[in-house]
Amino acid sequence: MARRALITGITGQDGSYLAEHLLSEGYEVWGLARGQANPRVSRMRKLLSDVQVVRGDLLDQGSLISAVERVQPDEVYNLGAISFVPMSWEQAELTAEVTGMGVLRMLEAIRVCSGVSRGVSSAVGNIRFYQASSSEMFGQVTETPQNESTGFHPRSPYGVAKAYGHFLTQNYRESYGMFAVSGILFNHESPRRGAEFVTRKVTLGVARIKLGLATELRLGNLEARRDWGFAGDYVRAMHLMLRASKPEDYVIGTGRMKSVRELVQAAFTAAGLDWEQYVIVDQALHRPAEVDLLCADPKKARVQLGWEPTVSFDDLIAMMVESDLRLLTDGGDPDQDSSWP
Ligand code: NAP
Ligand code: G4F
Repeated sequence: MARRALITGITGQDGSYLAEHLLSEGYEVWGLARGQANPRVSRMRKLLSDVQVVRGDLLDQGSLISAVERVQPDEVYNLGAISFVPMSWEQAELTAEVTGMGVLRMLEAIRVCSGVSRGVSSAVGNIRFYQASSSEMFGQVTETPQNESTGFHPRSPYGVAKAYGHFLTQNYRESYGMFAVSGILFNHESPRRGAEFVTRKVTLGVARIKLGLATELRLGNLEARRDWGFAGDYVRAMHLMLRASKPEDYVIGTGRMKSVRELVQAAFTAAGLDWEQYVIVDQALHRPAEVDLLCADPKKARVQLGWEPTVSFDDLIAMMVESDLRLLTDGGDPDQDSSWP
């Protein structure tokens, strides 16, 4: 019988790539979707017609219990979150509820559906759980590159909420013997990345300028450095973690760091443009507390899971610029979630 997976965050970037990957591996895939008329659900359905949808919300414990009871999953991937770091200052409490407490609610749904009493140590059923942890937990880094033992110093309410979910996942593993793991993923991007994140903001900006639809691109801190990889590579790592023989946490990234300035250069160059003529630095886009640099040491994943990234930084940015040029040329509107390549 096919393995069954339940994915929260199915309408997001990673949810779509993970669903595609699991379907190609022969899984029956269910996505948890919230809201009564969520336009992102229809976008997802257009791309992934084989995914079955179950209604639920990370803010609603009962809905998660019902979803687990209905789907009877072998694997649960908790990708749902408020994931845009600046929003976490504007709506810190909501971020704590969705990105942090949502993890508790999902773990509790699995515990309850597996019939294990609260606070009693025993093995929880067979459901394997993946938590989408983040390199934002490292925040103001204590060493470079960062690995599974590097300490956390989160710099945003988002990073703090992710740290809570991360430790809770470890705690349920230790308390209840659950197969519960965290992937500490560094930034990963794609043509399906939300338009608010810097890579996509830049590639959409470049496409608009190239097509004469805009004359400038306003950005914040150009000196921040990140380890950017391709989302399609990173969802394979999530699956490998849940199929491993032992539940362990892994750092996933490329091990290479680039600045936002280098990202901008790469994107404008891919379209044959000179970035210095178009980019304006806007202080209003700087963050209250910045994460200056993030760089992964993915050795454990390479050695134990056999995981390797396949797409280089330059190829990733070129892929995104090309995709946005095509999208805008075809009359697509990324702000309306109208299309997804
Ligand atoms: P994304 O595109 O922003 O997707 C977020 C998903 O969370 C959406 O499907 C959204 O659904 C869902 N969601 C929001 N609030 C919810 C709620 N109350 N209940 C249920 N679902 C809710 O994020 P992503 O880039 O795919 O990232 C996936 C996960 O990995 C996130 O947890 C993110 O924090 C984490 N992560 C991402 C990266 C990265 O670089 N991409 C790196 C490390 C960790 P709606 O459509 O209903 O809004
Ligand atoms: O693309 P970003 O918004 O991603 P950020 O904050 O690194 O977070 C992403 O990666 C995390 C993993 O490390 C995830 F957990 C999280 O969910 C999300 O997917 O910003 C990247 C950098 C920052 O330093 C920011 O200050 O780009 C800088 N930046 C400069 N100008 C900008 C802009 N970021 C955005 N979004 N918009 C700008 O105009």
